Amino acid sequence: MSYLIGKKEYYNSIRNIVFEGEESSNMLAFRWYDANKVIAGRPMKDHLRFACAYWHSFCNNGADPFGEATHFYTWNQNSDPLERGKAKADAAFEFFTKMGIPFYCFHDMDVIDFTHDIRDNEYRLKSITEYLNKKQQDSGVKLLWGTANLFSNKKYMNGAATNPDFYILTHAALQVKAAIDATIALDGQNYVFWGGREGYMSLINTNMKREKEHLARFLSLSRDYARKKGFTGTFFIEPKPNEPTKHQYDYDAETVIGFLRQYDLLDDFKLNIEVNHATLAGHSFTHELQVAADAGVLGSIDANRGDYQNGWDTDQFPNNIYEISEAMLIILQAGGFSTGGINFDAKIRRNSADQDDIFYAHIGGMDMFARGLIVADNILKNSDYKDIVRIRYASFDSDKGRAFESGLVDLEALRDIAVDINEPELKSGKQEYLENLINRFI
Ligand code: XUL
Ligand code: CO
Repeated sequence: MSYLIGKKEYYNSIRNIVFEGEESSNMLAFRWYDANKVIAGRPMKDHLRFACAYWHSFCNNGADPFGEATHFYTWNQNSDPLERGKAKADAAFEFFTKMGIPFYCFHDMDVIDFTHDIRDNEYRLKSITEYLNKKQQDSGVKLLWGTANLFSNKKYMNGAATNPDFYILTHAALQVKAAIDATIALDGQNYVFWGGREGYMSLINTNMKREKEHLARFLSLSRDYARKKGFTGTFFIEPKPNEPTKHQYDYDAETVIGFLRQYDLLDDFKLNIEVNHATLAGHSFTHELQVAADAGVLGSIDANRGDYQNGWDTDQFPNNIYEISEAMLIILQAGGFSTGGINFDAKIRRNSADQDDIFYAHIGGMDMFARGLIVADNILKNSDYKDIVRIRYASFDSDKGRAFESGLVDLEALRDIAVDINEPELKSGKQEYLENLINRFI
């Protein structure tokens, strides 16, 4: 079946997607994403560092708890697992290249099918890694991050690194070691830990303290191994509050930052903030971004959106320009991404069953982030946005306010200042003005 490899065009009805500008009515073109256009001193492609998620775009078959597969991939037809993996890689790299997406991300078992034979899985991953390396060389597409799927296999039903059974933890270690090896071999820029089943279904049978300590030890050992093998990239933790477990230990950004600080992991680990995880935690995406940025650990983002009526992780493609502009304001002010980027952890709907649907999905997402970048840059350069926020805090910039910030006044001194001032003036927060400002620049 080698005729499938490198010769077949999978998305044969689609040409390369190019920038045509705002006036274009071509739905298979970018209206905002102009890869080499310089914004705030950097080409758009370097600001945004877009990545495609292997699992959603080339593995997800559309099946849900109520119904069978609706997406059928011709690259899955080969009976040999390595040939199947190679054909999938051919399709994936054809897609990345046609879209002009510079990075991709994967879980170990996305790139080649796994079995229940763990040594065979190690061998399979190593074999497909060689092929992926060749595809990277040929296309120039790079690996943003790799990870291990520690949640699908039935053995992880009680957790992976937090499993009450030590021997399951060793299986997780085997998988993480192999996924780190693959990430290093592919010159991956980051390695992700999303705590798929690291949490509990019920507290009644759970020793939470021990499980969290095990998780910390597991992360430290993984870090030590990767560093020993020469990995210089960043480790990311991806917070999520629930789903699939009732309570996930990496609940939200504040929780993870506290955990990383407690176990002395802040030098190596940053956060990968996902939109739909933020909203599941009862926060906004911008809240999670700001928390991470303020702690100096904003590493990367998983871009998607939830559904205002549904309370689960729907992983839809992002399309809300207002929310994305607000997010880009935070990302730009935090100095942008270094090793991280924008990974579309998003899937087309089950009933989006045409070959071109995956293209519209990514075009829309890339265009919205490009437009959000332009809007945010404009707001920062051409409006009084920064001044308004700065002036709100101006009373701390001089005199007694500054002395307070520097720790030079005590509580009694504060009391005396209050008596001197007597009734303070009311100062507007200017919320509606600022909300309108964002709309003005959109
Ligand atoms: C699950 C999720 C994962 C991680 C990688 O909600 O976001 O796909 O991004 O394991
Ligand atoms: Co994600």
